[in-house]
Amino acid sequence: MSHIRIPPGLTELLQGYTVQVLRQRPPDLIDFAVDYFTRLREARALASSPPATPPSFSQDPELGPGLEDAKLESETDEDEDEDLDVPVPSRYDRRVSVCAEAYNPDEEEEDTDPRVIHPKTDEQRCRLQEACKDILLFKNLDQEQLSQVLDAMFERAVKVDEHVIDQGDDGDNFYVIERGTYDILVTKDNQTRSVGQYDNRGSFGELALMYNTPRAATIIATSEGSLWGLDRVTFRRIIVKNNAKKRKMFESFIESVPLLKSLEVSERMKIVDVIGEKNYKDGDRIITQGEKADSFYIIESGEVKILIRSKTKTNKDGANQEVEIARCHKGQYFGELALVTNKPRAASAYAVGDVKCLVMDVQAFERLLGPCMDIMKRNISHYQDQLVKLFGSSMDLMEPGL
Ligand code: 1OR
Ligand code: 1OR
Repeated sequence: MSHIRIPPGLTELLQGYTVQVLRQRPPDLIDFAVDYFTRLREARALASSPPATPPSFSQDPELGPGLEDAKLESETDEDEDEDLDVPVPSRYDRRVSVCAEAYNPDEEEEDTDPRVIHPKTDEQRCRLQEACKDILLFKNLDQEQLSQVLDAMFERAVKVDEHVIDQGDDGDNFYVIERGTYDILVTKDNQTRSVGQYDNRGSFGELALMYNTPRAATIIATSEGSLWGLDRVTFRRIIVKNNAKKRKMFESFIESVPLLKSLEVSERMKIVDVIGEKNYKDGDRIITQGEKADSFYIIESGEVKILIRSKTKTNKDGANQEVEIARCHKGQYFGELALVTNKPRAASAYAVGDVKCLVMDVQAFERLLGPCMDIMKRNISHYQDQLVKLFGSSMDLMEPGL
């Protein structure tokens, strides 16, 4: 098959020009182009002298948070010119922004890197918004950041058995699932085993982009499906930068959570990197008894009540009445039981007043909370005793699945 090869840098070059045209709305596009590309050539000549200290590019996944941040700084400056299949701003383009900025001195100081934009129909935009509404990594973004992320995302159809990601590869994109089921495979000591699945929701591919590590798992479509991709550069520019803010916001709270006390500082920071904050109003149902589980919750503020349906008592409408069995407060967790037992939710959880929770998906829960598993299992083993204390032996509650 013959391919028309797009020269490296062409897309970025034209994109940089287009962005400046849209921003500055010049009266004559050709005059503006001559001026723009002349300045660009001058800037390139200036830039061709090598930098005094070449940026270092560490591959160590275990770097502490401080080191990780330092690495990010140098990398965002110079290292983003890899050969990706989506438009990537190159070093060359960075100079475009610098010189173009001098062109418009009134502009406020802002990030002028060319944006990656994949145009979408209204229908695609709707589907994209729906697929992204529960994505934890997007939860702390402001409106502008979120709209840049959505603009940059592109749709990818996948076939059964297609490898979306192969363990060991370099990371190119982060993916949000719109549709389809996917297997997560990990190969260790020459043995490949399935460690989990995605079922029509969730996201994957963030680790290689966040920590500059090879892909940690293989993701294979087990049905036909559809994904939304976000390129590495946009991911790093927005999500990874935002993680620095998240670390500041949640570091001291996460340190105070009793369950997480046994973790190393770097392990706690990895939790912060992947959690999302969700807000609930009084009476909102956070977890529904009987549903399939895919998240774990830590209460950041407010109170949550846990209710189980009674086997015998029914409401006016015939539904089983719910009985309160527990309350959880700031620093406590819930929603672990179904993830540990691999069963449906054993109870429902409701917000009492305004509630803020930090939420983690099941894959992060399994990957990061292994060291806390004993504590959780011990607490689960006490649920049954607590239940007997609360209700005596005459329990008429729906099977909680303990
Ligand atoms: P990535 O960029 O490394 C593979 O590419 C993706 O698989 C990874 O990001 C995660 O988004 C996703 N361990 C590592 N990566 C996982 C895991 C996982 N699950 C999903 N991914 N574990 C499985 C936990 C259920 C731990 C296995 C030992
Ligand atoms: P989940 O994933 O099953 C409901 O979703 C959550 O409620 C559950 O995890 C626990 O985190 C939390 N029994 C079952 N779930 C409980 C209980 C509980 N207490 C809190 N949860 N108890 C025994 C009653 C069957 C405790 C009674 C005091």
